[in-house]
This record gives sequence, C-alpha cells and structure tokens, in this order.
Amino acid sequence: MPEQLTLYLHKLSPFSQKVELALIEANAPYRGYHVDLVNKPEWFTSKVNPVGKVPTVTYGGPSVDPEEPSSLSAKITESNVILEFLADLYPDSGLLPKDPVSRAKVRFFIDASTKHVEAPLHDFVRGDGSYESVLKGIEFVQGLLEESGDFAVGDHYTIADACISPLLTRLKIITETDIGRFPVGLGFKLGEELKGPKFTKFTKYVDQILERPSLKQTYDKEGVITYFKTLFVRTQ
Ligand SMILES: N[C@@H](CCC(=O)N[C@@H](CS)C(=O)NCC(=O)O)C(=O)O
Repeated sequence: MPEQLTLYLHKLSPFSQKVELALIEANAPYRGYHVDLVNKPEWFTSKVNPVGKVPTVTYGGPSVDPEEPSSLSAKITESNVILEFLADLYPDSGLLPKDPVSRAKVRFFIDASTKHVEAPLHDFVRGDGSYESVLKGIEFVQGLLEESGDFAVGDHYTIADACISPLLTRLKIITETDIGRFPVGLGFKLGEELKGPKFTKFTKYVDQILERPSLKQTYDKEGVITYFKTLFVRTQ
C-alpha cells in the first residue's frame, strides 16, 4: 500500500491545478481537500502550512481526517517542489524522464514558464506589466518546445506540461474575454497575434494540452472567468 497523500487545494488556484494534473497523469491515489481561502480554518495554518497557502501536500503518517492532520505526516509546499516530489514518488510515471539531459530540459522548462510566462502574465492581467513582455515570454517558451508540438519535452507528459497548463488556460481566458486591468482590447489583440504564423508551434501545443482529460477534469473554466471578473475590475 502506498503512503497516504492528501492534497490541500483550491479549485480556482492555478498552483493547485498543476499538482492535481501531475497526480492524475501519474495515476496516483490521493485525497483532495478543498481549503476555503476566504475563511481559512485555523488548523490549516497551525497544522498544515504556516504560510497558509495551497497547494500543500501531507504525505505519510496515519490516514486521518484532513481536518485533523497528523503531526507524523510530511508537509510539502510550493507547487514546483511538489511536482518534483511526485516525480520522485512515481519514477515510472514518466513525470520526469530517465535520462539526465531530458531531466534538465524539464527543469529548465519549469523555470522558464515560471519566469517568462507566469510572471509577465500575472503582471499584465493586473495592469502592471507590458504586452511586449508577455509576447516575448511566450516566444521564449515556444523556442523550448519539441518540434512535434505534443509535449514540452520528449514524447511523454511530464511535470513541465503540468506546470505550464494552468497558465495556458488563463492565457486563453484573457485572449478570449479581454478580462484584465490592461487597456481595453489588448487581450483580444494578444489572441490575434498568437494566431499568427510566428506562434504556430506554441498554438499547436496549447490546443493539444487543453484537450487532455486531466486538464478538463481539473479546470473550472466558468469559475475562473467569474473569479477573474471580480478580481480584475478595470478602474478606468
Ligand atoms: N508559490 C506558491 C504560490 C501559492 C499561492 O499563492 N497560492 C494561493 C492560491 S492561488 C493561496 O493559497 N493564497 C492564499 C493566501 O495567501 O492566503 C506555489 O507555487 O505553490
């Protein structure tokens, strides 16, 4: 029997989603517990994650009620760290390839998608960033993609794909709805630009990734749109 694994998550959290994606793709047994981030329970901060953020995983120890976490389980936080942890737990899942060069490529892709897509997109949607840096970041990541365009690295789903997938869903929302604190129309413009020949490989990859059953299982598109509408209200 594998050790117990509980994922504390929030359904609209992109960081939680990447961890859930990796668990599902690895066929890993786990228990998901939805944390109310608005009325965060005291026990979550005192017993699970002192920083109070999701995702957090408890691993090992007795199988207990998630609301009464055991002091005997390991508590693992930070989505990219959890992705690596899952790849270590399930070495035959393909979440990380076996050969060192491909493993380095997966790690580089995770680093790049965090620095060059997550950060600029985060700033852009809040009205603090620039359109150009979003495009430049996407171009950088596109340059790392396999020619086939099916996966980020090699011919198998890895934690690199899990890491970028939630960002791709949010990018699609921004380009389809224009929701964000950037000037009106810039989200649509970004969408048009991404449809052009310069971004063919990226677009093919996005389409492929968004069709995966694991993505559909973990993604509440309408929920994210509603949340974005309340969070990113334009002030002018
Ligand atoms: N760097 C962290 C970010 C996690 C994070 O910001 N989680 C948000 C939800 S998307 C959260 O739990 N916020 C609740 C809070 O800060 O109180 C990771 O990658 O896991």
